[in-house]
Amino acid sequence: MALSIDIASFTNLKVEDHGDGVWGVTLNRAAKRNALDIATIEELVDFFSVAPRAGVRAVVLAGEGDHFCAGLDLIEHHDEDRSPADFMHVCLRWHEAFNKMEYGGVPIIAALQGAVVGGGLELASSAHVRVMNETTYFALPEGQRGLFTGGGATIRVTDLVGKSRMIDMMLTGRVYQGDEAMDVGLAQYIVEGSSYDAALELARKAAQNLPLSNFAICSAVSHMQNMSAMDAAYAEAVVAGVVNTQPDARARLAAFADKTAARVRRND
Ligand code: 1HE
Repeated sequence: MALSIDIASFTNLKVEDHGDGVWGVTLNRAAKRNALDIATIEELVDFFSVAPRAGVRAVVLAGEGDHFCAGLDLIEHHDEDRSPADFMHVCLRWHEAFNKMEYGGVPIIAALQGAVVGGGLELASSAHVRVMNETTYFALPEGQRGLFTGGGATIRVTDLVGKSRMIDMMLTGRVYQGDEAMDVGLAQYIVEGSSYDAALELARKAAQNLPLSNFAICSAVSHMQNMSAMDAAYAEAVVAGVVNTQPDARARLAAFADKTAARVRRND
């Protein structure tokens, strides 16, 4: 069942069709440094619920203005004076959005600039590829604010940087930037200038893969991380059984056989 994306239904997100199945999803509250209020989270749930069935082949995830995202909307959180149960439900909506991103099967390339902090880092770590530039910096200021991560950092940021660095970031407010951020695994690419342009180029490249291959890459790998090695190997075989026999792959295999397909070469 093909769904369609109603661009006009989004206000906290700027949703753009870049053509060829590549879409842009940009946090659109620059005046608030793209802090994540509940309305923004609901729009992320909406977009990423529909995207896999609406022909979206890749997404560039970005933030408007000088900063990618300042994390949880602290003003809303303060004003709402939430109960423990209220905030648990807020966190569950964050998980709904971020799980749809990580497990949805649509490649998401995050274009990062300025602050990628707290919940902003939780959002970025739900993307499949992260592109930073010279302005980008990462931190988890929860400890200093009297808070704890609630949007999956204990899982996803720990996956990226390891347990010790994650705990250090939370305890001391340590900021990572530049090559050091790359070295610890917070981003896969560092560019000079526009991280958006670089992310868009990567998204266009990924969108040329067959959708079923991308679906497997951007859902099966994450699911398999949650399984025992035995179960993951079994699941991998089943997924490969489906993906590697897809009819759309035959033309690509034929092109390799008749030597018209590009070969894999080292970078010059
Ligand atoms: C905000 C937020 C926010 C800015 N919630 N309104 N996150 C943090 O602890 C990071 C908090 N923010 C900052 O440290 C800084 O704002 C920035 C480094 C991101 C940007 O600094 P700057 O100098 O460009 O902006 P600013 O003057 O601090 O803020 C501009 C406006 O954005 C201002 O609003 P205004 O109406 O007074 O103009 C700020 O109030 C607003 N703003 N950040 C609400 N976060 C599921 S649990 C997750 C837990 C967490 O994410 S904790 C980490 C929270």
